[in-house]
Amino acid sequence: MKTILITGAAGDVGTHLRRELAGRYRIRASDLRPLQKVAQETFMRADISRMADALRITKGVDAIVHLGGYSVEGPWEGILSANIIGCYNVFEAARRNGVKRILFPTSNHAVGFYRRDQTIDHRVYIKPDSRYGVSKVFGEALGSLYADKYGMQVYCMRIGNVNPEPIDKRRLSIWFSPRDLAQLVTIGIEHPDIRFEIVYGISANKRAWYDNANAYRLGYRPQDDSEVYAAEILAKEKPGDPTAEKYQGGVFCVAEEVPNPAPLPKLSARASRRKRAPRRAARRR
Ligand code: 15L
Repeated sequence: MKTILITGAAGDVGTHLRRELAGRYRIRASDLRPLQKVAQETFMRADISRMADALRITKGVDAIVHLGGYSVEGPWEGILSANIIGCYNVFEAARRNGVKRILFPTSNHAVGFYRRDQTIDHRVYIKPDSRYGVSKVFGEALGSLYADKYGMQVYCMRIGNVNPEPIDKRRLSIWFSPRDLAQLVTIGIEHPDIRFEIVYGISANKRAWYDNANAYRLGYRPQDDSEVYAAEILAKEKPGDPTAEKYQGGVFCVAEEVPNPAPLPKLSARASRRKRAPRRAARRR
């Protein structure tokens, strides 16, 4: 059985994925946050913005699903540390530890400034809609470098919105059900001919903005379609900002911050004191 490292395992996507993959792989779950374990998995707490942590968690695994990072638009410092430095550390640590295969969940926000009346495939030039989107483009570029220069096998999934059900009109086009997520990830782990690939992480949505031919070529056969929820969702939808409505990235195209759907849990008073003054706290211990 293959050992798979999932970074950012405590987040929404990580939680769905671990539940779906339980029993199929030996899962090593990693996160900065504490985590509720699923079945037999092991947990390694790590801060991927530190190379030593990245080296520790990537040792001895067959593949990495690198979900860890800042998952929405927000302050540059957070994105820089988690999605630029952290992403670099995971790729570089994988290379040093001889791990060949990395699945990188990039985002629809790498191409969010395409209009909603356009259909795009995996070959379009990038059009990020946010600092967050730019950080995902960085990860795709880093993946391309590590594939070409170091022979790594990199599978980039431009993920829409993973949820048991679509939550609004925009998400009807980019909805990604947990079981379709598991199928696309399994292809990324198992397919024998991955060098560098970009696929879209969405279900078989009738309203999709993507031509997902590359995923289909690799064997993806999604089972869900958001259309069954469409009437109910459209009846509740209120008109939004006209720019957000025009582009695929929605509110990411206009907002400086987007609420995090899976925020970090509040630190206890003691832990946050330790976070503010790590050296002094360390001496005291
Ligand atoms: C993303 O890339 C985010 O990680 C996720 O939290 C959602 O906001 C999603 O995009 C979306 O576009 O709905």
